[in-house]
This record gives sequence, structure tokens and C-alpha cells, in this order.
Amino acid sequence: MRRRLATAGLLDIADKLDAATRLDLEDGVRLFESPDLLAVGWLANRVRERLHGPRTFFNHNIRLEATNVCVANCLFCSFARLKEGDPGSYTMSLEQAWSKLRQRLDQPITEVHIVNGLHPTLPFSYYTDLLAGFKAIRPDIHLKAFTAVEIAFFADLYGMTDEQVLRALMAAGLDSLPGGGAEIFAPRVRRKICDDKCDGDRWLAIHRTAHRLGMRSNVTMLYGHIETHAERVDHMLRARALQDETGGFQAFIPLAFHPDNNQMRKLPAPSAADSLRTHAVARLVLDNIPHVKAFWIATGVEVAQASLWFGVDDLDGTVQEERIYHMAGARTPEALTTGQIRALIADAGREACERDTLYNLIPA
Ligand code: V47
Repeated sequence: MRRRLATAGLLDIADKLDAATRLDLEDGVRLFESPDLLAVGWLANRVRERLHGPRTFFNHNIRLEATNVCVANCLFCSFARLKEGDPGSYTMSLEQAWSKLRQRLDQPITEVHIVNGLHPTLPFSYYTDLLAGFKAIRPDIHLKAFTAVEIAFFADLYGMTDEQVLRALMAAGLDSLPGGGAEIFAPRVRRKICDDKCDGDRWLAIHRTAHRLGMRSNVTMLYGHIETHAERVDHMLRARALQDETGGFQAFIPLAFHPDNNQMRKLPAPSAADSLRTHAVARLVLDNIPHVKAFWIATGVEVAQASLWFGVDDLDGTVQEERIYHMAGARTPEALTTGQIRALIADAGREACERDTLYNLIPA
């Protein structure tokens, strides 16, 4: 393997990894630009197996997008509608939202993952009631809800600090923050693709506060549009720096850009090779974030399976009724059963482990 790593121009990086020396921006870019994808994958797999052996985590969750009305105009988004009443716009009543869980009381779901548009006129009580209502239906359910972009929007709209918003939502039942809205932290990219939502520094500051308040969270990265390899690595390094401070991130989740029905539809979707490499580089650069997740809805099931040999140890969950990716052209199923997830992990030669949101194992 050393000869192959040398030919790939990666021997010094392999030596750094062996010596537990951190990779820097230049190393990350070289991993993106090495011609030998399998050598990059081999290095990432070594780290993955050192951390998790063959274990591959997933959870039994549902997804809820309570409204797609959103004042932001992100170029990559196919889900949002600018105003209430625009064709395709919707806002669920609280009863409609709660019924998504109530209909499934026979299923041992452990998590509701909630992401919404930035709705300009709903009262703050809509969100606190939403959380409290889910807890009333299933007191033990974990509520992973509201991206940092939503938290920043609530703070500005309702005249609170970010911390006050987080505390109020926690009092209503919020358990952790999902990783959405991170996109690419670099200001050059953010200005072009999502100028009208919170910037990267505020996104990170909100997660810092959430961690200080005792919550865990995730961090995503939207890749395959206008960002450079250096901007991808820079994004990872900013997440790594916050993780050094707080230790509150559980998983890093690269999200493959889907071009249908949005303002960047002329761009091609990232290739399978790019997806495998991006997950692998994340595993190698992020030496302090325990899990790298392939969101199978975004990568496709086949790439998600292959990624389990490229640094990935988590596949998200059953999901059910996903809209953001399906409105952007995803051809993956809208849901998988836990049996199907177990089978696709086993088929990839890995060991399926059901977890809850905080990575406690759930016996099969
Ligand atoms: O922030 C929107 C992305 C994210 C598109 O924390 C798109 O466990 C690709 O954050 N093409 C929301 N991506 C989803 C998300 C997530 C997913 C799975 C697990 C977790 C977690 C979080 O979806 C947005 C944005 O980056 N997105 N539109 C699109 N056309």
C-alpha cells in the first residue's frame, strides 16, 4: 500500500495520520485532487474502522417540514415558496403536524427531525406548541429541530437573543439541533447562494451556544455547486475548530447538491466519485467529530452503501415523507424501513446498529 500511496502523492498524509498529526487546508485539497480515489478511501476507511470497526449506525426517525413558506431565496432550494398562497406553498396546522406522529404510534420511532421555511408571520408560540404537542403524544421522543438559520431568524423576528430562543425552545421540548443551513461557511459562496440568511459565523455561534446549554448537534456541508475544494476544506476546518472548543457535534453530514427545480438547475449534480471522496476527506480532516453520515436520500442508496468503505459509519434513518430533496429531483425512495436499512448495510458488508439520536444503541 505504501507504494500505491506514494504514487498517489499521499504518503506524507498517510504518515501524518499514523502520527495523529492533524491535516491542514493544503492536505485536504490534495486529498480532493489526488487521482487515486481508492487510496483516499482506503485511508478514510482505516480511520473509520479504528473508530467504529464495522459498525454502521442508523435510527428510526420521521421528518417533518411544517411549512415551506420562506422569506429566504437560496439559489439551491426547490422546496421554499416566498409567500403564503404562492403555488405549492403550505403551512400545516399544529394538528396536521402532530398527526404525522400520532398516525405512527405503533412504530418504535425514536426521533422527529423538524426543519421549516423562514415563515414571516407565524407567532413564536406555533413552534413552542409544536414541540410541546409532540412531547405530549410521545414524552420519550427526541425532538431534533430547527436549523441554526431558523434560530437566528426567530431571534431577529421576535426580538430575542439567540440564547433566549434556544432556552425557550428547550423549555418546550427541544432536545438537539440538526445540522442544516450550514451550506458552505466561506463568505464568498454564502453571499452568492444564500445571501439573505444568517452568515457562517452566526451559524457556528448558535451551535456554540446550543452546546453550552447542554444540547448536541450536527453539522452539514452542501457540496457540488459553486464552491472550490479549498472552500470545502475550509468549511470542515471551521467545524473542527468549534468542535475543539465544545465537543458538541455528533456527526458531519456532506449533502450532495440536487439541481432540479431551483435557480442553480444548470449545474450538474455531483458525481458518485465526488460524493465518495467528499465523505472520505471529511473523515480524514475531522479527527474530532465522531461520526460521518451519508444521508442516503441525498447520495442515493447505492452510493450510501459504497460510502461505508469510504469513511462513513452512519446512514441517518428511515426518514419518511422527505420533501426538500424530492422537490429537488432526488429519485431515492421517500422512506426505508428499519429492515431495509439493516439489509442494505449487511449487503455492503457492514454491521447494522440501530441507535437513538444520541448514539445510545437500541437492541434489535
Ligand atoms: O440546509 C436544500 C440542503 C439541508 C437542497 O442533522 C439541499 O441529522 C441538496 O440539513 N440539494 C436540510 N441539498 C437537510 C439537513 C439534514 C439532512 C439529514 C440529516 C441532518 C441531520 C440534516 O438540505 C439544507 C440544505 O443544505 N438542501 N436544498 C438541494 N437542492
